[in-house]
Amino acid sequence: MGRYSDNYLNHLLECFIPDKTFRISPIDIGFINDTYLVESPTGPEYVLQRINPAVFSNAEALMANISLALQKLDNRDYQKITLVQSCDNKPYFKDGKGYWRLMTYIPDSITYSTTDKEQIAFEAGRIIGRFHHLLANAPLKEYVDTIPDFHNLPKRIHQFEDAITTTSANKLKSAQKALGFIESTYPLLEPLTREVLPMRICHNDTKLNNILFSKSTQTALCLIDLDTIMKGYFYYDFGDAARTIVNTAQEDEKNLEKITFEPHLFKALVAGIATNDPFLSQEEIKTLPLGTVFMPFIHGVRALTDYLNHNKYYKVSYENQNLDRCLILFDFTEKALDHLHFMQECINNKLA
Ligand code: GN1
Ligand code: MG
Repeated sequence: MGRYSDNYLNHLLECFIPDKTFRISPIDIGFINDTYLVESPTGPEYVLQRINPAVFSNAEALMANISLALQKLDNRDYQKITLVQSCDNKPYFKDGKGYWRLMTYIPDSITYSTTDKEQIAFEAGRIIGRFHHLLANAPLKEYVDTIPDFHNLPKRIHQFEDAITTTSANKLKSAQKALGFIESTYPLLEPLTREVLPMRICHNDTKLNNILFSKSTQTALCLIDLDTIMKGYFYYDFGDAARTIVNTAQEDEKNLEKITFEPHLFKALVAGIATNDPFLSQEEIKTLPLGTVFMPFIHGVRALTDYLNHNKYYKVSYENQNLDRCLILFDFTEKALDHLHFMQECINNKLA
């Protein structure tokens, strides 16, 4: 049953949906929150989540961001997600264990952690573009930075440098290869962080398995896992999608030979974005190839920092998992770097 008993969770659900009993089972994906599928005898109905307080110290602002965005994320070709109001008349319930929220389950839906199909890559691009299109005029000032500097690379490098000075000699030794990669790659990416670009409301975690697809038609329905909805740059969302779509291996694939950069999937992703009415500036479009290098890199830096800090941030299932994740992410970073020219051409053809 995961970390909470069946009884506990059913009691909690009473506050959202009184007088009904559900079957509740943990969904073990994600590195941050605790997530449960809530089923009635007729099938899945809701997704219940406990927001991780160590990562999100301001759960109320986080929920306010999500509620604001959901008002706009409702369209003919964008599936609406609804937050169930609690007995406190809020889109969440707070108890001694933290903040809980309940969302409607979208029937006939499925997620993919990886794909080799162009149609899935295309659909992912289409729905990410749709998300941005729908939020293009969002009132930026009303959104709170719930994790300040989430994708601020210079700050992440500082945190990494701090971790180096406090970690153990053993950890430092085992991370030598990754350390060298950061040293040689950061200078290539640092200029991107100084570009002047329009700020947008971003999803900030657009990996493929945060996109819901229709099981029967394979069209993309909407983005899920909305915790990191905050201000940001479009290349964050583009790069994060690319790192999980263009590579056909699983996010935790340790055989680096299986990590790929598939040009045809990249093309399909870009073509999907291009089906939306133009919403990107020329400056933003130019950042997308390097953005595809940037996102796996910053995730690798974060994973390595957490490894050096003794796994305080991400949930891990074994001691070296963060180091392994870092090496996997850096391997894709390198492969993306080798495809910079290809990406530029493709983006010029399809988006510019
Ligand atoms: C974390 O828990 P999950 O998978 O939604 C992380 C993302 C990373 C992701 C790595 C708030 O998200 O930034 O991309 O792990 N979220 C947070 O797969 O740190
Ligand atoms: Mg997430």
